[in-house]
Order: sequence, then C-alpha cells, then structure tokens
Amino acid sequence: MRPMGDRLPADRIRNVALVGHRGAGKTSLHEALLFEAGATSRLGSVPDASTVSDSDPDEQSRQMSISASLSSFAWRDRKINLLDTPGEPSFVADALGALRVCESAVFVVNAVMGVEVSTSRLWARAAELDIARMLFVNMLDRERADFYRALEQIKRAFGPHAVATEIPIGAEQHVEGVIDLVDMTAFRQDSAERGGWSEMPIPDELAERAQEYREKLMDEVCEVSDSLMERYLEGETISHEEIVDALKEGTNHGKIFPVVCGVATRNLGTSRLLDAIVEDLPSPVKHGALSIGGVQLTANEDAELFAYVFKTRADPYAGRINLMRIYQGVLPADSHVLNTRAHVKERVGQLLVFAGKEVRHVQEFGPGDIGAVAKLKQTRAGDWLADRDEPIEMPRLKLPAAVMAFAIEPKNRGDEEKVFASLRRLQEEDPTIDLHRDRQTGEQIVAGLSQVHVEVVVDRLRDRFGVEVSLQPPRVPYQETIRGSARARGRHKKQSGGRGQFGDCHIEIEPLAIGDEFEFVDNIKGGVIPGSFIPAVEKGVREAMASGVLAGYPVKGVRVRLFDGAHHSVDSSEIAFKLAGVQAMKEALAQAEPVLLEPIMLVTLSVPEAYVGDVIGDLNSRRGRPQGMEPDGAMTEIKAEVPMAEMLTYAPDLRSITGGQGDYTLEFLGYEEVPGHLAQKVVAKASDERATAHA
Ligand SMILES: Nc1nc2c(ncn2[C@@H]2O[C@H](COP(=O)(O)OP(=O)(O)OP(=O)(O)O)[C@@H](O)[C@H]2O)c(=O)[nH]1
Ligand SMILES: [Mg+2]
Repeated sequence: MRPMGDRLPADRIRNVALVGHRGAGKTSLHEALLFEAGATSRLGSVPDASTVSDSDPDEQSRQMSISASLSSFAWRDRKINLLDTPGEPSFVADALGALRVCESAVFVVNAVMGVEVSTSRLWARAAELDIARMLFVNMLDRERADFYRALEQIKRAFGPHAVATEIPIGAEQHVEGVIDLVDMTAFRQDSAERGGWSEMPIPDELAERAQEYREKLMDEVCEVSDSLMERYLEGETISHEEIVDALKEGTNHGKIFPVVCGVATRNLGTSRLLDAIVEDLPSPVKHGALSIGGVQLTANEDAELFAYVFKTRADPYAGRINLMRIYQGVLPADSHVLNTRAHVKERVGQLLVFAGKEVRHVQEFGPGDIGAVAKLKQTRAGDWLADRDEPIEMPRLKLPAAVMAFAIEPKNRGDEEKVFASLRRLQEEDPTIDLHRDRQTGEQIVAGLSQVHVEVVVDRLRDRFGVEVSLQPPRVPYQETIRGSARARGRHKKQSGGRGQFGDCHIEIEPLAIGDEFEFVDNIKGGVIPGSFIPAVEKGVREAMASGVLAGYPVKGVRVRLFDGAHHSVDSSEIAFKLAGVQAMKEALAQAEPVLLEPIMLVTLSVPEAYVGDVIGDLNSRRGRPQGMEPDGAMTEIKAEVPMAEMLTYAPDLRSITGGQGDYTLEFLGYEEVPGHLAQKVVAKASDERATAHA
C-alpha cells in the first residue's frame, strides 16, 4: 500500500456533473453548493458576475456558461468533484465530456418551465452512459413555479422511477423550506447563510400530502428488493437504514432517480442536496472495473497509471491547463508520464485543485479522482497519460456538425498568422469548432454550431490572445451535384521547343446515390493510358470537383468512369494527364445537368402555446416543413425541417415573435436540391464574388 498523503481513497470521492437546459440555474446551484460546503465565504451570483464557475469575461457578459468548470470540496469526509456545464446547445461538447468522466449527474430543472429540450437530450446521453442520475427542481421561489407540475413532467419524460424524496413547504415567493420524505422531518430556512436552517414540525396543511408522497417513495424504494417489498406489503416497519440503503442501491443502478428541490440563489435546499450526493450517488469504486477501448481499468492505487484528459483550456498566460480523470493508479506531482497519443514523455509539475476561488497544490491524485495539471507541452483533450505506452481509444463523442460558417478577417493586416495560431489553440479547447479556408475566395472560415458559438470564438481571440477580427456574414455551405450523365474528353497537348506534353482521356460521369460522395472506376483496356498515369487522371478529376461549374461549390455524388484515352511514349507525363482529367471533368459536369444543393436543418423549438401559430407561420415563410408538435407543460415543442439559408439570423427573429420566451436548437439533417429560382440567385452571387476576388 502506498502512503495516502493528502488524498482520499476512491470510495470517498463523488464525481458529479451538473447538467440541464440553458438558464435552469446550474451555475447558481454550483455556487450555492460551494458556499454551503464552506469552500467559499460568500454566495456569488450570475447577474453580479461574481460566481466561481462563470469566471470568463465572455461568460459574464453573456450571463451563461460556455465551458465546463471544475470545483473540488469536502462534505462529510468525502471529496466532491463538481463540474458545472453549459446548457446552451452550442457548447454541448463540454456537457457531454463532463458526463463521460463522472459516475453521476444532477439534472437541474426549472420549476416554472419544467423539463426543457436540452434536458431531455442530455438525459438520453446520460442513460447511454449508464450513470446515476438525480434531479434538482430549482427556482421554487419564482412566480408560477410549481414543484408538482414539474415532477409530473419529469415522470412523463423520464419514467415512473423518478421519485420525489422531498417536497417544498410554501410556494413561489413564500417558499420557506422542504420536507424530507425518508425521515418525515421538515426543515425551515431561516437565512441564506451557511447552515441557516432548522428543523420544524411538518405543517398541518401539508401532513396529508407528505404522507401521500412518502408512500409513492416507498413504493419505488421497495421495488429495489423483493424481500423489502414483501415486508412492506405485509405492513412491517422498514427502518431508516433499510430505506437509505435501498435508495442508494436503486440510484446507483439507475432504478431510482431521486428528485429534490430548492432555490439555488437563496441557498435553499443545498445542504440536503449535498447530503444526497454523498449518500445516494456512487463513488468511482461502485461500478467495479471499467472496460474502455478493450482495456480493463479499476480504481486501484497499486495498478499502473491511466488518466484521461477530458478538457483543455487555452490560457495565454498560465499556458495550457488540462483537466483529467484518473481511472487507475496514482499521478504524483513532479513526475514524468507518457502521452500515449504523441508517444512522448511529459513532465508533470504541479497538480492543481480548484477549491472555490483558490487554487491549491497537492502531492498526488489517486484513482477515481478528477483534477488539473498545467503546462504539459503536448497533451490536450482526448489524450491518455499513462505509465506505459498502451494506447486506449475512448469511444468518440457524438458531436453535432459545425454548419454555421463565417469568414473572419484580422482587423490589422499582418495578424493572419497570429489569428490562425490562436484559432488552433481555441480548437483544442472546443472540438466542435471547424477551421478551413474557402477554396474560392481564400478566406479563413470559422464554423461552429450557431452564431453565438462563432461570436464566442471572436471574443476569445480578443480577450485571451489580443487579436481583433471582424466577422463576415454567415455562409451557407452549398454543394453541387449532377442529375444526368455525360461523356467528355480532355486532351492536353503542348509542343514547345524540346519535350512536349501529352495526355488524353475519355470519361463518363453519372450521379451516385444520395450520401455517397465519389467513385472512380478504371475501365481502361489495352493500356491506351498506362496504369502509372491513371492516378494522375483521378487527381485531375478530383481537382475539378473541388470547385463546381455552377457556383464554385464542392461537387459531391458523382461516379466517374475512365474508359478511353491515348498516350505518347515520350511526351506523356503525370502533369499532362492531370490537366486532361481536369478538362474532361469540367466539360462533363457542365453537360450532366449540374444542380445546387443546400443543407437542411432540423429545428426543434420550445415556445409558449400562445405563440405556436405565429411561429409556424413564420417557419412556413422560411420554406419550413413542420414535422410535428407536442404540448409539453406550459410550452409546446415544435419540430420542422428548414433550409439552413433561411435560419442564419433566426435567434433575434424568434425572440421578437415570442417576446423572448422561445428557445430553439438546430441540427444538420442532410443536403437537398435548391429550388430553381433561388439557385439562380446563389449562382449569380457567386460569380459576382469571384469577379471581386480576382479584381
Ligand atoms: N429566482 C431565482 N432565480 C434563479 C435561481 N437559480 C438561478 N436563478 C437565476 O436564473 C438565471 C440563470 O441562472 P444560471 O445559474 O446562470 O443558470 P445556468 O443553468 O448555469 O445557465 P447556463 O450556464 O446558461 O446553462 C440567473 O439570472 C440566476 O440568478 C433560483 O433558484 N431562483
Ligand atoms: Mg451556467
């Protein structure tokens, strides 16, 4: 056994992700939990930009979380590693990344709005990962908040095993405490100070309701074990310990999802949530050995080290900070470890623990723990650190496609290199960012999941790297394809002075099935084009496809058959055949009924019922095709397929239609042909742009 030093054994650790819809109160709850646990001395707030976890200037100015942030603190002899995650769908990579390294998640639900779109999506991901889940119904103090309505919605969305373990005392601005249904005791909140609550008798008017919900809880708890159920049905008393054990067992195995409640901004219900986290949620040892990418890992401190880096933060001053989860073994400070992707040794200096507003240094991280390390040279999110060079593949996160593309330009000429290098660092931090150059205009393109996403990139370039860029209007990533087939010949012949240039090819092209990109078939007989030159023809064909004949967009979905040609024993060369390929392909494309394709998005909206008609009318005017509608508490969920070109600036429009009460997410579905009259406009615009670019 190794000496423990300043770390706790794995069974005393709780790794918990706070997840839920945008604005449900995760950051406020994170803040209140830190305060209640004594890790901070004052309760910060989101409107005052004084929370621990929304510490970036762009998080503060937008009043929303953008990156996952970690805090570690003690509660009843356990170490809780709490990850506050963003609810905004554009930053979902961090929420998913956090869920993957935690044994459990607390879902924060707004008591006015109930279960919202992102919450359901994240729940599905947590279910796939098979992690323990509990729910915190927040904002009980708000007007129109209704714990019981939210609870019904939760059951409808997540099944009957979501069960209240407490109910509120009072409602809206008069909420004053909670009743614990396990022990049937009531707690009144006297102040928002730490420990500012006291036990009280269950108020008479709530006695019956508390009994009713206690029975619902017992029905669920007893389902965990047959013998418990039998005794319960026979009317025997079940002890406090038995209930607590069964609740823990059920929660650990995804058979029960406890629902608690409170008011994050008033620090109400937080002490009880902390108790529930350490009592009901699993430690890293609970699950036993984990099989990741075929390698068995156990939270054993004597086994060799395997640590997974799940988050990288690019900081121009502090350097890179990596957050990692130790799956097995111990990582000491001032040591060397192997990065199994880059196959290099990294020197580990100080190990960091984010404790409230402070950063502490520790001697080591043990198995099951989550912590940070600064200044590793090559390591970034997605890498494994290990004692030996055994590469482990973490299953890839299913992330949405980056389809909102903007061209950016440095405000100062000469900053191009710096902009690009800084973008690359930001991309390490956020894998959903896509960077590329526009083939036609040569512009630097930054693509993200939404406009906000790309705007955040621009802000971070300025705040962290000191480079100012301007954002050009968003671009639709059109594509081109063909509807018909055609044959064409390409012939490159030059005779100038010494050796000539000669290549000649005949091709036939036809459309492929939707979704297939490209196929090249070599049908040359009798060596009319020598085998060594055929790849050159294919290269030319591909080059021609990079920029279509209609508007210069990439061409997809074409089968090319090379069936004839000619060569010259002295003058033929790769370059000559490549140029012949380009020429043949351009000609063939022009004759094969080229068409323009546009991306189609699935938009999922959540709007108050009163605005449904207006929202649908507006979607129709955007060439939208409604796919369905479902009432969901006070809100209605609408799904529609809409061309991306019509959704580029949707956020402000939806805001004005719904008085700011609507919300939506976009997801890429696939490509479809652009209707003729609109296609003409796109083609005309592209030719104007080309003219300006070459002017
Ligand atoms: N009245 C009331 N307001 C709350 C409560 N919890 C949070 N808020 C407020 O609601 C707003 C959103 O809270 P946040 O904590 O930022 O929510 P979040 O879930 O972290 O939001 P994202 O990070 O954007 O997903 C802030 O203005 C909070 O002050 C609550 O329990 N009661
Ligand atoms: Mg937040």
